[in-house]
Amino acid sequence: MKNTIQTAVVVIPTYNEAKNIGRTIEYLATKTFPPIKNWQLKILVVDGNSPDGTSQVVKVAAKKYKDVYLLTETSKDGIGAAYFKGFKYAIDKLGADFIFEFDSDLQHPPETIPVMLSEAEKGYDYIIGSRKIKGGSNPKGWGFKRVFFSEVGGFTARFIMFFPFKNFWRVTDPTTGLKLTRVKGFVDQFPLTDFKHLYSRSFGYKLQLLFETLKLGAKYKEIPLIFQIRTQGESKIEPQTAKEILLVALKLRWYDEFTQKFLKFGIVGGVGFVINIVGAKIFKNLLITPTSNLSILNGVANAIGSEIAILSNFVFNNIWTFSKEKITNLSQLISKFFAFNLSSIITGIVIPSVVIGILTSIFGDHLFIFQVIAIFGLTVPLNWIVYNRLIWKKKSNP
Ligand SMILES: Nc1nc2c(ncn2[C@@H]2O[C@H](COP(=O)(O)OP(=O)(O)OP(=O)(O)O)[C@@H](O)[C@H]2O)c(=O)[nH]1
Ligand SMILES: [Mg+2]
Repeated sequence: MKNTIQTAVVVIPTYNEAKNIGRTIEYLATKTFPPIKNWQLKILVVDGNSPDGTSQVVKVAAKKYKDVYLLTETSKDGIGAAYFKGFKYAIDKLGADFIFEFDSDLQHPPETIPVMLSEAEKGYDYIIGSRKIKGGSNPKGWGFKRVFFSEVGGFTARFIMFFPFKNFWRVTDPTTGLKLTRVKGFVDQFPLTDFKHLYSRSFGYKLQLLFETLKLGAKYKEIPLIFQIRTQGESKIEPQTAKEILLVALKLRWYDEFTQKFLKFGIVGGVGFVINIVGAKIFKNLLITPTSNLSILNGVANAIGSEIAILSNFVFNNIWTFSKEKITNLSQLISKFFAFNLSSIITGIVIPSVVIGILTSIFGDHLFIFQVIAIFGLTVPLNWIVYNRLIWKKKSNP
């Protein structure tokens, strides 16, 4: 792709930014864009029908500089909604290959634009301006409250969304507003007109875009962002922004397919455990006679209870937890059930028993503690891995 000229659209949402937008456009058009030769660069301002004449300023600038566009909303609808409308316009009308999210108030240094474009040229899909990596920072002039919300809120959001998986370690600044995203395969995958799908029309959109772009498998790169202080106009950050950001993070994690699957897997496993205990008790009562050998009877009763639990786990995981990967073909059902049985014995009995034996020889007789460690530290994660990787392996998309 290096030889063909690609189009990058800098989308700038504005609300009452008459004092800022003129100099921002001028700076980009006269200082930032001219040295960039291998990209076609366009500016799209999405104005929330600002009463302060922002759109007038943009119209004047559009006459003076080429490739400056204005999309006017009917009213202030939130920064997230403005970006989504802008993305759609940039794709449909401006032929965008890449899209920048960029603020109007020059808090995002324009010098990051060529840096981000060069990362895109290297093949990255998603380039994120981070205030938290080396070379990046928040404004020195921010008061304690703003710093606190940015640091603690950002970290909490990141923790809620990604811990303990790889994105947690790699995405350092989840609430940053400076991004460059590839359209094909990413921005064009978002339901850009379906605002019902958006957890927030306001600042929480940042988390949702980040979460979903990463889920789409974007190859991403963070570059340092020295976030500047706002010098003109008023902040649109409201007191409820922090709360809203956290709520969006919680919703993203909770409704994520992975979380939902894991919860169902846990419920099915818990029910299976109860079935095992209750089943063993019922069969013991059914089979017991005055002459029963109790050790054999207990063993047999437990084996029957376990097998019923295994069957229940298999059935409910198949129709509920892994409904998307459901096995329906009879011969597959039989072979997978056989594999499921075998793995249940290995992960549920053999491995924990050996580990409990070893732990006992090292630390002495603490059976209950060792059982808890073995079940939650070994059986649960091992089953989760076996179910996902072997029994209900995701059908790969063609
Ligand atoms: N169209 C539109 N733009 C908005 C809306 N809310 C914020 N913006 C714009 O989005 C950009 C970011 O908002 P800011 O208030 O600067 O937020 P911030 O940069 O995180 O915070 P500050 O440091 O306080 O400026 C600015 O260009 C705003 O004008 C909105 O509801 N609609
Ligand atoms: Mg700002």
